[in-house]
Amino acid sequence: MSDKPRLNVGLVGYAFMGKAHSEGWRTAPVFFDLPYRVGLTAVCGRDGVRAAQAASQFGWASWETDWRALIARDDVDLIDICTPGDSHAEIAIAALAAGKHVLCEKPLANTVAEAEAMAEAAAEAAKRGVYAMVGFTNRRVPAIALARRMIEAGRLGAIRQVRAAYQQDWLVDPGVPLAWRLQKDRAGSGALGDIGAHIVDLAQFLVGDDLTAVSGTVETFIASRPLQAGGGGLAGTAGEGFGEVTVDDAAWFLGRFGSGAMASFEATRYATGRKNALSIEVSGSEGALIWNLEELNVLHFYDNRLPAVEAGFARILATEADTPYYAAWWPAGHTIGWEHGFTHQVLDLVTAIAAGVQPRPSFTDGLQVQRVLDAVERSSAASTAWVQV
Ligand code: SOE
Repeated sequence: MSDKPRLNVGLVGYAFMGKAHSEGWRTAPVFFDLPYRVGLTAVCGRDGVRAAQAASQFGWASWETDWRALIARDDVDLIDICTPGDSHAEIAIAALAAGKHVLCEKPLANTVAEAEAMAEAAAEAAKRGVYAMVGFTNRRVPAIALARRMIEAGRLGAIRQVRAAYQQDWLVDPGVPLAWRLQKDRAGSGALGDIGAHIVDLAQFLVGDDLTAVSGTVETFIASRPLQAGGGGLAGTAGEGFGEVTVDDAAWFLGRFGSGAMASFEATRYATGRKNALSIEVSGSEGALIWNLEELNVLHFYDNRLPAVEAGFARILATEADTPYYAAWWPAGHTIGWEHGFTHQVLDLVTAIAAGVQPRPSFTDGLQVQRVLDAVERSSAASTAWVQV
């Protein structure tokens, strides 16, 4: 029998992210030697029938219909928040106050004020050995972790530019119903926070520097949509009547890092034909890196130190034994998937908790992203954003 201490988890939310996080909690103990025996104690959702079904399907030992009851359980040590952004602050702050570690999906919150309160609560809790992390899982793709290691080792030299785009097309059809991601009171913003948050965090993580200024614009292409019948994922089924879209459909913005490096960002749900195309390119004085989530095992590297006649973007298959995270999976070339980032997220979170160190990205990292998103919205609202030709 293992002499490892237990770490019992309570999951709030069982839709797309609840399903992905459940996979992470189930597989991390199988593929990594965790410092805890992880227990999938309970999944929580307002609909008891669906919560019971999620418990059975995703492997949770019990279920709750009130997150307050979940937090009150003494057989739960960590609360994993996979709900829409309008409940992140309330649940996370209550869980931390109750001495529970917290993993919270991105973006951290719907407003800077909420994110500040969460970061403050997390800083206080950390003094008590209770830790919080925000779920930017793209940091934990082996190719991205390798890219970060290469940049830290100076392989790109001085970073000058970052180009990042997160392009999806699930809203091109005006018949797609008004899901919670399209309502400001639920989601805080649209493409800007939902997928723009990913590229802001990834750019800052890879460069190792914070954005200090932005200039941008947001746009809503379809102002009203059919109301959604029932619950369910990204695009549900249309119900009766129409409702107003109260968030952005797309966001474009420029950014400047503290180091002076420049960046361009595009987050859109109207890039027809693009399904989940997060692409990022980092350009430095000595080289460049390109990565795309739709080919997530591959990293393209240009070594500017080579003679020009020999130089070109090398296609690195990030599946070697000493590629971050990869040794736990398969021999070189067998590749892994998008869901493995959630397994690596569990590994890094529980490893940090056991070591008594702050997991990254922290709520303070999440607050920085929230400040960038807010600055983009303020820039877009300013009348000087566009100059007539
Ligand atoms: C929808 O745009 C979505 O599910 C995001 O909410 C996730 O964060 C992203 O990983 C995939 O796309």
